[in-house]
Amino acid sequence: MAKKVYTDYFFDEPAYNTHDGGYIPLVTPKIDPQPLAIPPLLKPDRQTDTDDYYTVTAQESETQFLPGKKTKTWGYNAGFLGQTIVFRNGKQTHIDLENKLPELTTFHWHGLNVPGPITDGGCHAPVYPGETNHIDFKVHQPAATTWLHAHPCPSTATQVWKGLATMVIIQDDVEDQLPLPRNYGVDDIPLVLQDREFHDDNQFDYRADYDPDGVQGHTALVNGTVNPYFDVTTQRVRLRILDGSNRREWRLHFNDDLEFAQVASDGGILPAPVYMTKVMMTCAERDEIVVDFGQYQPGDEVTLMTDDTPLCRFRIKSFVPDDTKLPEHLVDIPDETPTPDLPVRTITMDGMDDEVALDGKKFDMSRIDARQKVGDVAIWEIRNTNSTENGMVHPFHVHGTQFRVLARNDGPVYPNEHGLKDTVGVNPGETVRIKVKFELTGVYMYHCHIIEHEDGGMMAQIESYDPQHPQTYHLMDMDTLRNAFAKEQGIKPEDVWMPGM
Ligand SMILES: [Cu+2]
Repeated sequence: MAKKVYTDYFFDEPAYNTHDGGYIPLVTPKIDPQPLAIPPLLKPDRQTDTDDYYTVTAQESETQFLPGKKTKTWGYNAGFLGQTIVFRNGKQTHIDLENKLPELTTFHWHGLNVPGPITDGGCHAPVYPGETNHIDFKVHQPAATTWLHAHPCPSTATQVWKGLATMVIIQDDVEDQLPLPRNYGVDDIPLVLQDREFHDDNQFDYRADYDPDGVQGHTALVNGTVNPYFDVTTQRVRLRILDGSNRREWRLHFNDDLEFAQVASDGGILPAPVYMTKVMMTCAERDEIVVDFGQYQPGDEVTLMTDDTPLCRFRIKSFVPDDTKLPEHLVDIPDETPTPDLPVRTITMDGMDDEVALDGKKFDMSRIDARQKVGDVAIWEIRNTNSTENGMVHPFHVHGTQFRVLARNDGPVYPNEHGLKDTVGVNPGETVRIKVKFELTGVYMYHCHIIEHEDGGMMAQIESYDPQHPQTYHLMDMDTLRNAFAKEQGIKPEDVWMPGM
């Protein structure tokens, strides 16, 4: 069978963020190309055959992005972003969450099937300045590229903007056997895509840049590097790409339309490679692609672009020829039958700007909006009620689970949506049907992942419950968080700036 190669971005072109009135175009930086920063792997404090122990520290620092003054930044065990964390399926994992910041934060494991709402690390699990919380969980999901980010509503967007985001790689025995590059930093490369605005003295100023539809900047950062290059020393390179930006969509392609293969989405390896020359990513999505540089000679350069802006230059060095071919089939993905007689859960993502809402309501962290029995396989229909004339793509994310995408407006899903997902971009006027199962009990948030939209209230929460073991949850409330922020900032609670609220 002839190999199909996709050459379009799948999403509805009129809804691209470039059409947004507040769109901030990327500008190609005037500084010389810098070597791409490869975040170091976080060293475990201790490791046995069955257990891993880590300390994740949120800290303040300064980072040299541009010539001149360093930028004040936050990071996880690092100045900006963080060290890459590696988990192994089946292992008991123990983590100290240390907060050395001047304000409260939370540690949200985006894409991990862990108990909510505390281990999951959403708004209910603040770690106060100078304090350390501890979580334990068993990793119970396939190999995937996931991530850790701050999630203290409604300050998620500011904290991620300052740098609180890092990649979390899950490994397992199945992925180990596949012919994929996996030499971290050599041919298995994280690419965290973000954009920032640099103000006087190269500083971030989130408040000055604030836009309720999502904050953007003119400068692209890849792993925190401005204008990066990467030296290619192997024929095949695996890129683990994360859209870690607050609002920006990325429309990725190589300058010469080099073909590549997508082999994984948010929740793990795809059933089969998807060959493409272009791919669009919405906020929080992860795509793993394998790029074969076999057609180039040492000295050549091929550039990963987003629209017309260069993102990362791949400089070809000499490498040993590699004739490894990707198999036509990669992994089997469970496709469970929906639980009989369950009503379809309908969810709407509404509005733009300050008017954003979910099911017509603003988020309330002390309100549980929905319930689903643990283990049930339920159909959810997510509708983006924005106008098809001037609406936005809203990336819909559910905590604590990996779902299957079943249909877009009753039609087929995009070719790269046949794997596990935790975030799916929904076009204006579109209904996306997904199949959701929670394997653990808990309270889990679901929301738009344009971070200013979630902070602004396009968010709700669902309890996954076990009728045999009813639980009550001590949920966080806005006043407690507002009072804590006020105390940390030395101001009155009513003077705390809470964008979007
Ligand atoms: Cu949104």
